[in-house]
Amino acid sequence: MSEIAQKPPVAAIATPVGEGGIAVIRVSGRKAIEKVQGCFKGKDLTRADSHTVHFGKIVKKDGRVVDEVLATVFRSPKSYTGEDTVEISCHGGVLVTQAVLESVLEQGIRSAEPGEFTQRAFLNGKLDLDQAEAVADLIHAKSIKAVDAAHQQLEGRLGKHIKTFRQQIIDATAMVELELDFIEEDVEFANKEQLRKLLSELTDEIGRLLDTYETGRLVKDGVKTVFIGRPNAGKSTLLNTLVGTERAIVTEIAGTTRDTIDADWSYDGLLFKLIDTAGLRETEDVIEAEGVKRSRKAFEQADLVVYLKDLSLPLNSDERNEIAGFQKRAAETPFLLVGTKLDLQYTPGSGEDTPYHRGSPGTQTSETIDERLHYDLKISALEEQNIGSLKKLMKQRALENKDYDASSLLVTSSRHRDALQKARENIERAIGALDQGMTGDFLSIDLRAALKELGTITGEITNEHVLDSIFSRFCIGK
Ligand SMILES: Nc1nc2c(ncn2[C@@H]2O[C@H](COP(=O)(O)OP(=O)(O)OP(=O)(O)O)[C@@H](O)[C@H]2O)c(=O)[nH]1
Ligand SMILES: [Mg+2]
Repeated sequence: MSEIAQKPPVAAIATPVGEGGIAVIRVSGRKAIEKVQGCFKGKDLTRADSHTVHFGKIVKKDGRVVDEVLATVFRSPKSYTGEDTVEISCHGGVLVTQAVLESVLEQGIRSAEPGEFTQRAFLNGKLDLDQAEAVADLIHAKSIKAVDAAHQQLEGRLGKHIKTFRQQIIDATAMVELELDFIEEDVEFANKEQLRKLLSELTDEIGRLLDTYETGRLVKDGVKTVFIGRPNAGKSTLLNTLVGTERAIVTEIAGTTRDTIDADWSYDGLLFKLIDTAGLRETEDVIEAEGVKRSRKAFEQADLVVYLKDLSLPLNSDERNEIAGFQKRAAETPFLLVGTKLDLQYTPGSGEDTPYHRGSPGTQTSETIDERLHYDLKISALEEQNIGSLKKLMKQRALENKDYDASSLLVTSSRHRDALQKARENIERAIGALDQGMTGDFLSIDLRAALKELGTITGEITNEHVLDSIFSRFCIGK
């Protein structure tokens, strides 16, 4: 690696705020080691080899000892940022850590901005931009599958694909521009067919990568799962059963849940963002009506809709219509029809005391309708019947038709998806131009535009605005 132009040093606490065994203060930049030496009593760090650890004391300018620490020295270019770096491990108290940082700042070092260390790593060529983004994804990951996806990206697998695509476009552009050079001599594309094949294979490959985005998004952000159904169907009870706490209020009064309630829940490595909603019904109650409005809004944005139908009551016509509506839209929004309160399941004609009579008589329809419904599963949240099967089914339905295994490379960022889409459009335009027999300069413009779009993913082409928005997602100290 060529020599790195180091920036003025910055420092930050790299560990979370709070009490812990140890905390780490990271210092990186030009003369970082010399500056830390100014507040370090112990071995002369300025003479220490790279990747060595040294015991010592941090002292304030007034001579007060702040803490006993271990200082790890990394010399440029072999550090995370590529710059000279010192990581100071101190005792993990909030005030001690702050005092160590202050002692370092007294040496003429400024506080780092969020993500500034990673930004420097990117600018110094230690990471591609997509890898830098993967660092943030890894830190924010809320499920094991999200961790896996971030690792794939951090290892540079996405970047490798993008670089291959770019090389193919560069080759194509060379073919086109070769023709341009000879335009006076009226040279036709010698390899028009070959060029066309290359470009259409490229759009296919980009398309395949783009197809992973839907899964990538679910894996990274979680599966937005909405529990919907009539009041009292057992939506809140199910939410509580899955998350294992009394997150939502449950009572026997229909209309208990008024507002949507969110809870994160992970199953088999996949994050679900569960949303409990107000039971659907016509109501005079202003608050409940607003809740019902929110319920409808929630399922419009859902990745998975779970409709809960109380099995202790016969089906009424509103429910039937709602269910039919969801089933119709199941191709766009995966849907599960789940019967609840299996322990109380209503059986027609089983006597006066059957729960049949507990429903609101006005909306009841023929009991035979219920029998025609095809349930994906019947459960009892109260008695924990079939809850395990429900969990499996939720995951299966959420990822249905989405080929996914842990080693799949997934596009997880909308920024990457947008760039891939634009690149593909430009290549398609080039193919169109080729088919219409346009001259090479037209093709060349489209191909260069595609090249530029792909370059924004890995950061070969970027601007300050994009960088700022990416790195502001980071915590301070990363
Ligand atoms: N027997 C039985 N009762 C249940 C089951 N699940 C829920 N219940 C009861 O049904 C009643 C309503 O449950 P909730 O979970 O509050 O129903 P909900 O769908 O959230 O109702 P709203 O918030 O009013 O829309 C409560 O008394 C629960 O204890 C079950 O599996 N079996
Ligand atoms: Mg509820």
